[in-house]
Amino acid sequence: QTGSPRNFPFRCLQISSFANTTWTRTDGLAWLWELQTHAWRNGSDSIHFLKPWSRGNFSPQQWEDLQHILGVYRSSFTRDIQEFAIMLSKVYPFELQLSAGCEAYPGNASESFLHVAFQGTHVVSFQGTYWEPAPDAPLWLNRAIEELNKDQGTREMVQSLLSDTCPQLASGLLEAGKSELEQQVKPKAWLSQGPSPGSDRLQLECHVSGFYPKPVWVMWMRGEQDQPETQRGDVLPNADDTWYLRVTLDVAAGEAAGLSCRVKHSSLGGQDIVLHWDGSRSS
Ligand code: EMG
Repeated sequence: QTGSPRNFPFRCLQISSFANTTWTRTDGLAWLWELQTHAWRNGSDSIHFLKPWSRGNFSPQQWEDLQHILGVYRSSFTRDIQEFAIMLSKVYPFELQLSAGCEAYPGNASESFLHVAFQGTHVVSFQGTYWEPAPDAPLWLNRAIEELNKDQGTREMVQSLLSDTCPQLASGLLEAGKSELEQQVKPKAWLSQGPSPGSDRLQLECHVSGFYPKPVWVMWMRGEQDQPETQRGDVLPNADDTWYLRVTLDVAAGEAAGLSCRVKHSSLGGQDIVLHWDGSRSS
């Protein structure tokens, strides 16, 4: 798993809800790879640090400056969108989502992005020095984009945030948070019986929790044989930056004995966890 250099994208997300002409809220959050590093709540003047290393290598003054830029931006953004909504006859309620960030590559290279979604669909991106419509964006957006591109001051600020500020912040965070990002946390696993799927049938559940990073392999087995009817749930977040997964198998009551759940995870170093179904528990 070690060897080739890893890239960890840094992503800032903004969620803006416009309920009607007067009620709006905007929340922001930032992630380095799988770990949330910052929160920027509606109505709060400051960016909250969620990790001891969330400051990265920025000075207090650099954080002050960034907070000020974001504070001005949030109120300008809200006002702009309300004006666009009138100009373009958009119906409330609607939702805007922004995703902006960067990823550093070996040798000082980095790539940045800024995408905007309206009602969950990608509509606008910032490319180089201009706002551009997404490939299948609706035509009404062109008027908004034309307006946005008239503001050279904002275009220059966005460009400098994406090409300078973001990679600097991301590399400082990566350096400060590296050991936490690259840590390995072993899963715990346990078995239980789920709700009966039918008469004379059992649902066997295998729970795997507390692991980091996210990739994991879990299968119901009979001896060395994978059970292809194994059903895998979604990998869900625990509150402590670890993950949880439930994997189930529906079987005839008489066939549960001899089944086991096998877990492979990078933290286990090849020592898979194997739990055997105890035939005496089910009936
Ligand atoms: O304020 C590190 C941890 C952070 C955690 C929190 C994460 C937060 C996530 C944030 C992600 C988004 C980042 C985007 C940053 C953009 C910064 C832009 C800063 C510039 C700015 N401009 C406004 C004020 O502009 C005036 O003042 C500045 C100086 O302050 C200049 O002098 C400028 O020339 C002058 O005009 C502008 O008002 C600007 O327009 C604000 C909004 C910009 C914007 O985001 N536009 C994209 C909107 C997309 C529109 C979609 C179209 C649409 C869809 C649906 C309905 C209607 C419209």
